[in-house]
Amino acid sequence: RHFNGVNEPHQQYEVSHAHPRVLITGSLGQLGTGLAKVLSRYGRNNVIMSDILKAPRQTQESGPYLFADILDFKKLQDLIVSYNIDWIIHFSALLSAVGENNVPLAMRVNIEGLHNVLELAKQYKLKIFVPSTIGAFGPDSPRNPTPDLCIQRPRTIYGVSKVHAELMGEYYFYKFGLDFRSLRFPGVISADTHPGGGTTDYAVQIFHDALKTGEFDCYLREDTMLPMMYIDDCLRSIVEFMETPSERLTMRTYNVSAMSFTPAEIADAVRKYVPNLAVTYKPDKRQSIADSWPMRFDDSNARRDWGWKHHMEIDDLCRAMFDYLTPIYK
Ligand code: AKB
Repeated sequence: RHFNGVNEPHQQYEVSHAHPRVLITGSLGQLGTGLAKVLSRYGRNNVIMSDILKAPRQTQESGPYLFADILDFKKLQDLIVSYNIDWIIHFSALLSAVGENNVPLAMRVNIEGLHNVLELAKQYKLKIFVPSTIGAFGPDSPRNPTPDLCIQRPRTIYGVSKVHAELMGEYYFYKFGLDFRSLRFPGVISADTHPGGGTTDYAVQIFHDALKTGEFDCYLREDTMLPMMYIDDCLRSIVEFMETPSERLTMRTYNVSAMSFTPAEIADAVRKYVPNLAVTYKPDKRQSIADSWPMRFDDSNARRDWGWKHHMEIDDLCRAMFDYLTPIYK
């Protein structure tokens, strides 16, 4: 029998109305707008996007969009009560490369912000999802493949804050019965939104530069292998995981994986669409981050417990990226 926390959260956190009402923090980042669209099957007005930026018109049209600074506990509390929230999807975070350039801000957003949403989720008995990352592993972790349970000694503030989030969430689960769930994501590749300053961003930029100039300067070495995933798989993993009954989960934080490739391999795949693409390799500070991260991700626990399956391989991803971006750059 799986341990479900002291308060049997799968019973305690049953949502009383037909669909959950979901608050997404940091929703103008790479994943939020797409996730809001997928979750609109719970009803357009049941998905509340929030961030500290002005929303583009398209986002305003897609459902409620509100200002919310995750460092402002009272404001978050007000939103949760006023909108009768059931689930929090906590996307606000500084990613690996930007985090290294502003450690105090990364600590505030990634650590203090997490404390606020965890505490509110506990008080209001919300189900909470916090994404984690391949960056939660470090040079002492096995890199090929990296299992769920192994040494985690990351060397970025982003990684440290994500291990903290995993541990705090699991602590709240065991101690208070909070229905905390987390997935460790690879680099996520998307066409309609931009990643916000990570180490894996090159794998998005290469598509834009291939179409714009036919030239791409890569800040990683050509043989740097990292796990990657197309955004549709990533968003689907969140929804399938959140909808899985608590008793099927043997863990609260799972690796999810799709493919692994190097800059040289993605460049070759892109050349099927832009045959003359010229790539130069000039490794910068991000190289040492990438060198400490998993090369391949072992997600067998997610596949076994809640049926995780990726759909998109490297060629599918290239097709999806070019289908979306080619008309834009014409
Ligand atoms: C980053 O590169 O920081 C992110 C991640 C892998 O978590 N894309």
